[in-house]
Amino acid sequence: MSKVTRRAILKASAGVACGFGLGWTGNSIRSALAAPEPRILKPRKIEAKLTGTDLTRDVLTYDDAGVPPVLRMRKGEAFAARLVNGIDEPTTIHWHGIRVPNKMDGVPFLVQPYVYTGDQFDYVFTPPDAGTFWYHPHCNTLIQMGHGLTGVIVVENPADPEFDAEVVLNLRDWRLGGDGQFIEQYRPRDAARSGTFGTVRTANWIEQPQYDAPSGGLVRLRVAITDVTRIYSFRVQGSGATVIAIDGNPVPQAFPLDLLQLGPGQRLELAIRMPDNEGALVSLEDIRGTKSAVLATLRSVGASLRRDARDLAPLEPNPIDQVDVASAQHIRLALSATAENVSTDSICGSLGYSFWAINKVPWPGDTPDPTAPLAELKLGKSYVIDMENLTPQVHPIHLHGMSFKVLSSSKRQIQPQITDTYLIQADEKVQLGFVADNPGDWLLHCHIIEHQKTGMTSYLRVV
Ligand SMILES: [Cu+2]
Repeated sequence: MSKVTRRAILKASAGVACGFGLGWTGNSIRSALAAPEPRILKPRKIEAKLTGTDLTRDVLTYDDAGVPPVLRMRKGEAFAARLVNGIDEPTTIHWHGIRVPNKMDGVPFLVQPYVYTGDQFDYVFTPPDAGTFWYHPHCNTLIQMGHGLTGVIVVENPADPEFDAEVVLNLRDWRLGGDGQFIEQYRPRDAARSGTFGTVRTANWIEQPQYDAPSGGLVRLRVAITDVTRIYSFRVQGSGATVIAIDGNPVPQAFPLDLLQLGPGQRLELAIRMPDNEGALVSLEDIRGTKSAVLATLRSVGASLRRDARDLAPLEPNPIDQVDVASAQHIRLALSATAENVSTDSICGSLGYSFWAINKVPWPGDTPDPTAPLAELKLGKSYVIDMENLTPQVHPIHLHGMSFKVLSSSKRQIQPQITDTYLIQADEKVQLGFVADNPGDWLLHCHIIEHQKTGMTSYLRVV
């Protein structure tokens, strides 16, 4: 058993009360001194039931069997995990969306060495923000994530409003043939367009799972898109659903879900009021593409709790520094296609093509000699990224280590949402503001993994 007990966390956190939040310098040292018992995460190969046909071989997971565990952390309390590499290639873990110290960020070469087969690496950090996050390798990601290594993280906040039930959905596809076995993970011609889609769609590794929820109760639905390619357009049928958080941060104002588009790496939290009548179904659907797909269903059970969604208190905002737009320096960032330079060979996987670039430079892959950073930022200063998408594709652009605020868009009405991933549309120009409050080298990349691995990656340096 590798579960971190509640008592162990409390004991550990008592010693690091001053190490929480945004006093980043030395944070990892203080956290390490008081680290709780580490949660063992051991990537391993298993056979899993993913389709109605045969068991799928060569599935990767982090736990005994089946879907990687939902990791539960608490805002402001130390968390520790020990990665024990049980697969026959190097790996790492990245804590997507969590503002961790740079050395804990899991990017090979940029911040940490590869973790080779049989080796281990201890991650220790204190999540400063509450919300829905996820974890995955940052090595040979198209294969390692494509074969299963994507798990959800819930960071709880004792001040959260009270729901009657919580359902966590890990949404992802699998590229399987008719016999239920993996087929080639990508096709170069698709990598140069919108990416190669999976053939089997799952939530928590199940096709269209159904979960019980109390009739008339309020459900907190936490959704993480951990797929390597697919962009979703969400709707809920059978009940009203209110968007309360996106990408680990409360939305400035809760709003009814109406075809919200989110891409790989992004998260959505919904408040759903279950119907009063027992047996009634509420379904989460994706309507992007040619036909709608039911992703998962909730079923009302028991006598109605007769809850009122208006009783829910809003979520507490996370402690993100406010960008000072007036004094901010601007960083120009252009996303484009490229045919120059083939990526270098890398232990962490190279697709051998360069289709994409940031500021005309395609990322060479994981190498001890990466390109220069996009910009060198001063610790504590405000910045605005002026990002422009010169391609005909949509890109979920993800920044490690810091959260940013969406300030303006040339294409749509935006809410001033705090996030770590922005889904930029074709020909869109967007302004993203943030305070450079976390020192280190922070990757910035498209989370369509084929785009990431064929050039659309770079990094910001904060000193
Ligand atoms: Cu992309």
